[in-house]
Amino acid sequence: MLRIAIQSKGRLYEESMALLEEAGIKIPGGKRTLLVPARNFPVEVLFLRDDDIPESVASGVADVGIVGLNEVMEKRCPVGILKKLGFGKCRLSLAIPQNIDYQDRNWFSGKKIATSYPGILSDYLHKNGIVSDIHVITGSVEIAPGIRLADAIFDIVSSGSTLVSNRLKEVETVVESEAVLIGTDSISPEKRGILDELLFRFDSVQAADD
Ligand code: PRT
Ligand code: ZN
Repeated sequence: MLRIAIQSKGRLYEESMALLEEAGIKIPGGKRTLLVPARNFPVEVLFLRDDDIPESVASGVADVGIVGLNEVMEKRCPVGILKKLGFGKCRLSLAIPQNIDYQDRNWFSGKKIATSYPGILSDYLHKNGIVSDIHVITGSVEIAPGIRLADAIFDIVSSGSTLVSNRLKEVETVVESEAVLIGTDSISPEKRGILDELLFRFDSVQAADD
């Protein structure tokens, strides 16, 4: 049985379930438990918070997982990207108050940046030789500049409307993200066979959607 970790609720839940269903894998509804075996395929689904998915795959608690690339990069877990899944698209960007006259990213030197993604942000700043003060907050990062908790933010952007309603503007896009299937090399030959069939079915679903 191949164990696949997906988000238990949230932005990736619906489309992760839809992908499995379109691949012909029937997950019984009704009473939702943490671990649910499929009815017609040797797969069981482990429902987790997205933050826990990279680690669950790296440690072997799950064999594969569906999670945002942003989470995989932030957690720095030793997992591989097996497939890009084409949903949950967003970007991780730096944003600053709209009224600021912005020239280039050196503006961020010496500034305080609020984020829930300190790992990705510090890599980016380091690579560009910029030293800033990273302030980690979880949730409602976009209000930080308005309450003078930070000069700027580094956060997920999709439509951009959250930035606009907080009078912020996106000035640097750092990472383009989408949902990905992750896994490791340490998988048994039996599970490898199931995974190959699963990947084949995901390919067919994507080809049909194109
Ligand atoms: O409970 P759990 O920990 O599992 O979930 P979570 O609350 O941490 O994550 P969740 O469900 O919000 O997001 C899961 C994943 O969806 C993220 O890790 C991204 O890979 C992806 N994703 C895609 C997004 C968005 N789009 C998105 N727009 N995640 C968050 N947002 C936020 C964004 O930060 C902004 O505040 O949605 C808000 C609206 O965005 P705009 O730009 O459309 O206004
Ligand atoms: Zn989360």
